[in-house]
Amino acid sequence: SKEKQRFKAFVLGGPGSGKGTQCAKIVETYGLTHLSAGDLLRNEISSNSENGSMILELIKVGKIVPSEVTVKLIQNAINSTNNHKFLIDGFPRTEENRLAYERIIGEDPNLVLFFDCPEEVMMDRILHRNEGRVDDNDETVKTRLKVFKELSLPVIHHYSEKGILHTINAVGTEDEIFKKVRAVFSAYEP
Ligand code: UP5
Ligand code: MG
Repeated sequence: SKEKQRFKAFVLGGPGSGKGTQCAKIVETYGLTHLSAGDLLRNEISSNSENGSMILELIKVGKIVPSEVTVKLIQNAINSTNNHKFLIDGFPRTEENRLAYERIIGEDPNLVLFFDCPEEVMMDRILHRNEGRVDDNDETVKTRLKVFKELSLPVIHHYSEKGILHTINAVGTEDEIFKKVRAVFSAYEP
């Protein structure tokens, strides 16, 4: 219920590091609501919303959508559920994203998960996904990896300095990785 204290976790990691896969498992086990920033943006494209075509052009080339757009979508999604526990997957991806979130929504996350994964592994996973994502091609994946290193790693560093970052080695089977995720979540009892 809304009276309960909010619990929020950010789930970060490069493209193909397994954020979505592990979020699904966290949802099953701990009952959090999964909000994937990428899915929210893709919904805007498929519903032909006002910003849809601009979002599509950016996602196609692996660039970051303006912070205000993404933050508003996250805010609406939070407000449209009764759950007090959330996973925010794939956001914030830039320091500018983070500051916009802090300005518009406020409150820091209780914890941040970082799926640490070598580039070759991420690249291989994405290029074998075959779900028809417009950004799952060789050229865009290269940009996504570059954007991750240049713009997202500083965000991860920020949460590390705040002492709320949990880095998880994202190489291994889904279950092996989830075991490590569970160890983090169980300590918080969300
Ligand atoms: N897989 C997963 N785990 C595995 C394992 N342990 N072993 C073997 N295979 C594994 O996994 C990727 C693939 O690997 C899947 O086929 C899976 O079965 C397999 P997934 O769980 O989907 O990884 P994930 O990290 O979620 O990868 P995703 O491609 O979704 O990451 P991105 O961060 O690139 O995508 P996102 O949807 O978050 O963003 C897409 C774009 O939206 C961005 O590039 C950007 O243009 C835009 N965006 C913004 O502008 N702002 C935002 O705030 C968010 C997104
Ligand atoms: Mg994903």
